[in-house]
Amino acid sequence: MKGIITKSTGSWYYVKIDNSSEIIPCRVRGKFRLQNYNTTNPVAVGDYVEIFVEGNKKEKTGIITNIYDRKNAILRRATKSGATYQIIATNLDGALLMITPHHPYTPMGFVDRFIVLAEAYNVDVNLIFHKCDLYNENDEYFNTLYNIYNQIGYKIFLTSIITNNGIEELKNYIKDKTFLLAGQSGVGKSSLINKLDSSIQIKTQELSDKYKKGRHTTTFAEMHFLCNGGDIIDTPGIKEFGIPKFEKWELGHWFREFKPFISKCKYNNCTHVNEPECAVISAVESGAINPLRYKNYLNILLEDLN
Ligand SMILES: Nc1nc2c(ncn2[C@@H]2O[C@H](COP(=O)(O)OP(=O)(O)OP(=O)(O)O)[C@@H](O)[C@H]2O)c(=O)[nH]1
Ligand SMILES: [Mg+2]
Ligand SMILES: [Zn+2]
Repeated sequence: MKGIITKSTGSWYYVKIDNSSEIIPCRVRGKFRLQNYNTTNPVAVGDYVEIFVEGNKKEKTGIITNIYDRKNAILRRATKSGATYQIIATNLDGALLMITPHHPYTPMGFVDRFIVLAEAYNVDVNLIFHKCDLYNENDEYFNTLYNIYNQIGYKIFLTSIITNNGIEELKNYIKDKTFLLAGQSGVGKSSLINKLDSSIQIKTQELSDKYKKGRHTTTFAEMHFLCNGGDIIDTPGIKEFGIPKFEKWELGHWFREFKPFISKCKYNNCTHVNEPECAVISAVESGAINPLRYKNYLNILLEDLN
């Protein structure tokens, strides 16, 4: 039987059978673990798999016997400097990164790290400024972030489960596609999914605990099927994304607005730090590239790719 992985807890993979709503907990054969020795998980949410069903009718379980080829996958380093990777999700049409300027504060460094990750794996990334009932255009930090990413050309949604702002627009955007929903703990990922489809009731953080950090209400990534079409993968609030070990010169390519300048740098493998005749540095100096973005570029380069 063929199905899609909707959730994994480490030892069990939950597989939704094609053309059915049945979900069967499955295990993975050892050989897949060996084949993917540098990842902590051999299969992930979004993978299409073939399963062999065991157990009795009441308590069906299965074994994953085959993994179908992936369209794409987003991985992160399991630890900041380690050599092992965790597959976050596969077969995505895009990613939605949820940002709250406040409650909780989302640092711009976090936003840029996730964008790099998605761009590097060729997954289209869109931004959601959520809890927009809590701020307006007079908010300085919101304005700074909004203007930077809007100017670069990222698609931006402004949403709130209190005022319903942006909810219909987002529903239409997700229709018939599969999206990963990412963002820090407490930004409201699970709450938003509950709002997109009232038949879904994911556990969310208690209102009284609203602004406490690091609670991690959602503990495993899980795919949810929306009633009017489209799937969305809820994820636990990841504090830091360990960026995979790319070559240094590659990083600039994941900053979209650097691209027109990169080809004008004197050296092919320019890392845009202190090389002579670097067109990216000139663009930062002339204001064509935002200095905050460039600062985050340098941080990632020095912290993750050294
Ligand atoms: N004011 C306001 N609060 C919201 C909104 N959306 C969610 N919240 C609140 O934000 C808190 C956190 O929501 P969750 O949905 O649990 O956050 P999460 O991103 O899933 O968190 P983790 O599962 O820990 O990663 C809850 O108290 C929600 O009620 C919103 O649009 N406006
Ligand atoms: Mg959650
Ligand atoms: Zn350069």
